[in-house]
Amino acid sequence: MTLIVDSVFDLDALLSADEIAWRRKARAFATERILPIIEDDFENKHFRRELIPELAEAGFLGMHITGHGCAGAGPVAYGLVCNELEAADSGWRTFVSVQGSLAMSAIAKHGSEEQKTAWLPRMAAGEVIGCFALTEPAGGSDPAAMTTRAVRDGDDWVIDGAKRWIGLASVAHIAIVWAKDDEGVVRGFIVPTESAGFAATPIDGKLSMRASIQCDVRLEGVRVPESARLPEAKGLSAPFACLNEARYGIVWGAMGAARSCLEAAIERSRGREVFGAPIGSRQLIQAKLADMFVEYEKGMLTALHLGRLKEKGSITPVQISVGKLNSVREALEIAHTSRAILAGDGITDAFPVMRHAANLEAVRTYEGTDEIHQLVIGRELTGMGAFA
Ligand code: TGC
Repeated sequence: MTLIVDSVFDLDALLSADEIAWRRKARAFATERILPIIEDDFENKHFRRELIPELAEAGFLGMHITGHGCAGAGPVAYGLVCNELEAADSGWRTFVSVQGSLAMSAIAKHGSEEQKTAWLPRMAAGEVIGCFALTEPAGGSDPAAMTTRAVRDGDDWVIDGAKRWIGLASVAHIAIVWAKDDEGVVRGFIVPTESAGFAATPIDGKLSMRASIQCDVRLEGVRVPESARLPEAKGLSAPFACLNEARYGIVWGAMGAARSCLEAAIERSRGREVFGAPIGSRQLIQAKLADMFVEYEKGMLTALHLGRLKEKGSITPVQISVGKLNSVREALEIAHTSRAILAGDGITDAFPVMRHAANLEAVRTYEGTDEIHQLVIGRELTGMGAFA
């Protein structure tokens, strides 16, 4: 299926056949498996777990990891998959991000060979679901202030603390838990969620990301062996390396949500008549559509540029911050403008726009708020950190 927005700018000219094939597969999945059920699931706060084996079968879980049963696809292919899934709903892109970019990439980047062999193939197959427990109830912006502790006790570690906003935790089999050791060094642990003292409670009352799960997690005397510690993870740069992966996926994903809103606005403007003519024939509407389209294409080109840098291995955190900040901020703006073009009907679930707008509020906050990314960029430009 070729969309209006695809055909005008011909981004495909910059993609390989393999990348286009991944996009086609993800678009088919999103169209056939997510779109028919997503409004109901969003309304009913339902996470449709039975889709996970299908996502695994499609090769989307940990697809950018090489070896250990993962597809080994390139960063642009992964980005395109995120883009298509989020065009359906941010919740499903989030699932793929949490599983692949956070939980699996923590093991792939920082785990031992035994840990990779034990977990990655089963996670790629969707048999084991992972979550990533970094953020704490006091706030997510300053992970350096985490209070969760891991204390060495003989051959074991005993973990105590609390985490919040942890995607999938109540359905996950393992949690990558980040905690400070006796010396205040951040360490990562693979914690089976069935461990005594581990409890995950879904956060209720969300008006965003309703078709996915985010949890409060309590860790009370959770005991894991030394073999559960990620040996290569030492210091905060370890979880941040995983956040880079997830933020990169968001750069592409948010533009998918934007595209869905823009497509709805274009279609509506062609058919809806006001003052005796289709609204799309009016200059005010065309100016809005044009501005949204320009921002969408700029966002896609930025995502693609970052993808090519990632392919070369030269991408930097500040470059990812530019992309995350821009994509989510512009996607929200596009969602709001599209809602205005749809007028009253735009607030109903007959269109995906309010759902995307609500989801994007969460996406704007997690994996670094707008303000955090502005400050990361500001530090790069001035050489002065202004976080405090
Ligand atoms: P600091 O915090 O002290 O940095 C410590 C070390 O980390 C390094 N670092 C990075 N490394 C790789 N990639 C990055 N993006 C990195 N950012 C920082 C840094 O170089 C340092 O390394 P070293 O070796 O010198 O110790 O200080 P900072 O000034 O570098 O960072 C400050 C700040 C504010 C940028 C950082 O704390 C930050 O990014 N905060 C936002 C954190 C965030 O995104 N939180 C939300 C996470 S979302 C979530 O947890 C939910 S998971 C998703 C789900 O479950 O749905």
